[in-house]
Amino acid sequence: MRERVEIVEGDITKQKVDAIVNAANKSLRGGGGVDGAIHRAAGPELLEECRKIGGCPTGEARVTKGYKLPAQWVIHTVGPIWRGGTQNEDQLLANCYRNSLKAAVEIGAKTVAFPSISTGAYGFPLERATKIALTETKKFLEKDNSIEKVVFVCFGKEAFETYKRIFDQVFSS
Ligand code: AR6
Repeated sequence: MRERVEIVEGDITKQKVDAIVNAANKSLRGGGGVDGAIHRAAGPELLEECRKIGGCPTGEARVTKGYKLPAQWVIHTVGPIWRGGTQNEDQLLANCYRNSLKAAVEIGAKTVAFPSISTGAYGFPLERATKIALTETKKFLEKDNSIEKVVFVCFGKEAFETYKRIFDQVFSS
């Protein structure tokens, strides 16, 4: 199981994987953060396709092509906005990881890269979000044999150190 998960520090738009996951918003019309970076790197056709899809509820995922990205696919998921932890945020964030991995299986993606969903503009505490990301991924990989590699792309040293530490906890058993 451990060898199917990789933690790297870097920019998700540069990842040479079959699918990258976007931390989008419900409108799917682009935005700042990782969403902005993905749209800039993919080119305007990505927004065109997103417009046709129309939107995406929190916790769900929608697939588009990757256009100018090295990745063939973009899986857009909408993380919860942190409101103190009483509005089902944990469950909704877990749904993002589960539904994105499910979408990856459906399109036949063998390698998938994730950003740290909801931990930027949406304010989800990093450590808590990391536990959810890694626990949900482990659960999924235990039941799935088609995904070969899940890459967690950390933007900056703090996220990278946090992911590595929590990875050792979650994947020790
Ligand atoms: N590669 C990897 N990770 C990145 C990159 C990148 N190029 N750029 C930023 N991050 P955020 P959210 C990290 O704010 O919290 C958008 O406007 C960043 O350091 O992108 O889910 C959407 O349209 C952070 O750890 O997403 C929504 O409106 C993580 O990506 C809203 O922000 C997520 O930060 C979604 O907020």
